[in-house]
Amino acid sequence: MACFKTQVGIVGAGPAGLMLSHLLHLTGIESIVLEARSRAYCEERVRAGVLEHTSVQMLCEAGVGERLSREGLRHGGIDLGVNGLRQRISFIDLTGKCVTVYGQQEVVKDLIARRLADGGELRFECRHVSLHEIEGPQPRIRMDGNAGADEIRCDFIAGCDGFHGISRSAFPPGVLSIYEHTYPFAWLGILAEAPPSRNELLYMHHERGFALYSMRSPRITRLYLQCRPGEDIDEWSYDRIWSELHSRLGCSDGWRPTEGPILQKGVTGMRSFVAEPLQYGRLYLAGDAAHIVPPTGAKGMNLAFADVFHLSDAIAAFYRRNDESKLSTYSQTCLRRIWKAQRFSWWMTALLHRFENESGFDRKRQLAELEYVTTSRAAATSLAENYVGLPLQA
Ligand code: RFL
Ligand code: PHB
Repeated sequence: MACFKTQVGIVGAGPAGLMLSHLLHLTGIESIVLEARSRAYCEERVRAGVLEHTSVQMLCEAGVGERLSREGLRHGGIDLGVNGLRQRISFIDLTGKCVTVYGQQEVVKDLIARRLADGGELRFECRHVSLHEIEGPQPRIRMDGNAGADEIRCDFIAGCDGFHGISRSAFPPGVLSIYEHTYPFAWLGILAEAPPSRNELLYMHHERGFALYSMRSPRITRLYLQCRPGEDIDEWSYDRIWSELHSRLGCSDGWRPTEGPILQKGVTGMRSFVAEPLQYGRLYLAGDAAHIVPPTGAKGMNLAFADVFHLSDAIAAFYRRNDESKLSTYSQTCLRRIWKAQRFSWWMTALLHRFENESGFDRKRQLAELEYVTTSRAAATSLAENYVGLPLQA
């Protein structure tokens, strides 16, 4: 078995792992990133699309926002609709800030290119990654790579390997408290080759179920439909998908989504999940490895960036000043923001979806809340400040 040494061993080359590796590099700290999938797979995986004001600022300040600033679509608000009647919520008016629509896979491409240009070590297609001696001062990562088995000794391990990764399960039994909530619906998402026919996102509450109109670029739209959790995607033909999108998204002023060839389709389950604490010994969790939000609030990738911002800062304080205080409060610091994002994502989800078997009381209350959010400046401001992103220290 070949042995290597680095300061921080990072499991996972998603937004969290790549950004952490880059932020550490900026402060002169070495890392090795170990990823189970191929580079092409990581760069093509279509997921998140909305970057908070705070995440954009972080990427730009870290010197990886050049293409994002050029190609990202800046949105000063969203439309929120109920059965075809929509109301704009202006983030600019209410908060002075906006969000940027820029695909997660583009962020990942930019970060991979930058790490490689800076001489960073990214190892793709690692098999059987396992973590050892996380309680001691020299934890180790073992894995099988293309050239055989390797062991990496590090000072710290960052578990950035997403919800299905191995890092969370390396915590000894009984250490983690799990908080979770599953929703009685899922999202059927498509990527379509059709120029966006509106400038901003449209979140529509409809009798037939929630629908979302989003986009990726001046050529590509991204659309979602509320569906059943176990929905069989093969039952959704091109015609059925577009007909349902027209029924739910069509507006009373005649606006309809523009159709185009469907490039990808898939069903995504919805859950809220938090594992606490985010640290045990020298192992630190960040991003989806520690928490999942339903996509309605567009918070997942943004929370991953906030975690690694704090983690890189805490690791830098350790090497620079032998100061462990930020490492010891890392979990608490992140959890404050994580729970606010959980609350917001749950609230947006409950506001916008149809719930089977809901009582008449719940239905009336939901419609009253939709009317309140779209007509009260105070309520709309609360939505806007959460959507554009709370300050990093919040
Ligand atoms: P990732 O992106 O899942 O990356 C984890 C990486 O770890 C690798 N891995 C392993 N590597 C080595 N060994 C192992 N044993 C490993 N196991 C796993 C994986 O291959 C992967 O490369 O986690 P990270 O970095 O924490 O980033 C989180 C985000 O990806 C996620 O929160 C967002 O995509 C969520 N999300 C959204 N977030 C937003 O901020 N805005 C949005 O608009 C938004 N929309 C969405 C979304 C997620 C969606 N899906 C598909 C879940 C829309 C959808 C439909
Ligand atoms: C997306 O474009 O994929 C997207 C946008 C907003 C959301 C979720 C997903 O709330």
